[in-house]
Amino acid sequence: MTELRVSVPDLGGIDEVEVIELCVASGDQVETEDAIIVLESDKATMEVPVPQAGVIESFLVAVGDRVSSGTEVAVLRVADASSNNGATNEDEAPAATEAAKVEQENEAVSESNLPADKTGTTQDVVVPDLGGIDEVEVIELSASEGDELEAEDSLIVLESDKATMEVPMPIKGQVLSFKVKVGDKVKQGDVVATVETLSSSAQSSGEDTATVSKSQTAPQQSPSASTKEASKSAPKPLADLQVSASKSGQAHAGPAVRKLARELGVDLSMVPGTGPKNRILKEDLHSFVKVKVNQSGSASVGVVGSQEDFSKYGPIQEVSLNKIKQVTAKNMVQSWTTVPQVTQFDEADITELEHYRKTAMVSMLPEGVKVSPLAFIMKACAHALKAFPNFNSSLGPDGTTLILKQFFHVGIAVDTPEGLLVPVVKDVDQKGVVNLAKESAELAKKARDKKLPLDAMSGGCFTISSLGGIGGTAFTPIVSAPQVAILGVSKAQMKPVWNGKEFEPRLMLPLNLSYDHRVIDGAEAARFARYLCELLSDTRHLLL
Ligand code: CAO
Repeated sequence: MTELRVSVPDLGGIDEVEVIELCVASGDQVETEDAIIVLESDKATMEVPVPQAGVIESFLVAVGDRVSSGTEVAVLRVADASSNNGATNEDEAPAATEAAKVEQENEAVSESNLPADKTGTTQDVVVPDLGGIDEVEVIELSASEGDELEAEDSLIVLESDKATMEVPMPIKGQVLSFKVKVGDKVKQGDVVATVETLSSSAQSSGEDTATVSKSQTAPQQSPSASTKEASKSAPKPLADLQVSASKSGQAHAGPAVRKLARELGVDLSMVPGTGPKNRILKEDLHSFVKVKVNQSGSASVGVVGSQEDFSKYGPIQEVSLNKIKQVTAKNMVQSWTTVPQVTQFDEADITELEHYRKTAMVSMLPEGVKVSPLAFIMKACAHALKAFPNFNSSLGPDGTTLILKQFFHVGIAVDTPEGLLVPVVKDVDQKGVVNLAKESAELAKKARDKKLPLDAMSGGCFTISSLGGIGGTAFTPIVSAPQVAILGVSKAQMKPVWNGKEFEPRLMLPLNLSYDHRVIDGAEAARFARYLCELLSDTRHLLL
């Protein structure tokens, strides 16, 4: 093992820069060219890479320290003693040097090289001197065609492996057209946009006004001619983005963070930076993504409505949604977006059940008690939930366990004038159909009278949504997470059913079983639905 000292590369004339980030920790394994610290001047942000793979023994600087060219910043342990002395020389650490070179060249260009700036003048904006980098990628168009920008506003952002730089608007003017798009590779001197001067005040805005070759009103400059001006125009290294952030919506972040953001599909302008000068750090990006992921799986899911102004098509009336509807909307979005759900359809032959319910049963019922098919369906569900425990479960918090419930509480969707409420009938397995009918009728009445206590709506293991009293042939109810299944019941109808010899008129009850496919397989759902149908086809089964 050889010890190797990593130093700040040539800063090309910049005296001192600040260490704003340590990208790795002592003891970390790093690969050749991995950035280990980030430096920032008031003009540039630059990463210091390691010249070869190894393990970071220790850092010799801390965040906030000011360093110059040659300052040793870290000790690297490398396997191969024959490696160079570790100084990130100009060839190996182009980022800082390139940025610095650009700075130097900027200083060298005199105002007299700048093109005349007259209103209406059309100019091509070209890629400035890239300080020795061959090709860079266009990673952002910071404005749109037709935009009117101030001098110095960002036009496009370029990125090499090691540095991100802005090409600024050379003058106050309008962007006529972009000649490149995101993803294009460009070289020094390539035309990236055509702009038109709006006023002659632009040059007073700063000494960096350039990066132009004229067209139409002036002969097109050769790339070599424009190079000098280009270097004067200062590809604005990343640090400057903070200044332009309010104008262009640009984010203040280093190349590595930008790369990561692109990989994750994150718009950096949405990410709050906690680094020096609000710079976005990798941790900020990670926290942002974590929050977004959690949000999509939590109750804080937002309900987004239409932004369209419908009044332009005709008269409209806007009414407030009551609390019940707002909560329902939120819960539906939550379930719909987080639960991969499938609906299994089946039909139960309830001819015998209905015959019994409407004849023999009626004479046995106490005065005023009514038992609808729903009570039998509840009882059948309790049986089925016992026979298929996965349906009486919830996924554990991290999705790696299943919580099987040993109680059988069933929620009943009740349609009220205020909206949908779901009171829960407890211990359905321990109650007879008459009691279930009484209790569900009482709960439905309380719900409609707005007298339902909150705890009457909690603890459900499974839900029944019956639209049988209204009509319809089928529907797809939404699973009420964290429950894993819901039974939709549609209106029973007489149908011709083939009994092997002939068609027989039978009363068929459509069942619509939606289930969480993370927990329940299709075959299991089909069996559950079949089981329910069997139970309902003969009331004697419900005594089992
Ligand atoms: N097929 C045929 N007829 C049915 C039936 C079915 N599946 N279910 C009920 N009926 C009949 C009943 O027998 C009753 O007829 P009679 O008056 O002749 O006895 C009539 O339809 C009305 O029943 P009901 O709706 O009053 O009673 P219920 O026990 O079936 O339902 C309740 C109670 C609270 C579930 C119901 O009133 C309700 O609110 N349903 C709407 C639920 C809802 O909105 N679901 C959608 C939620 S979003 O997924």
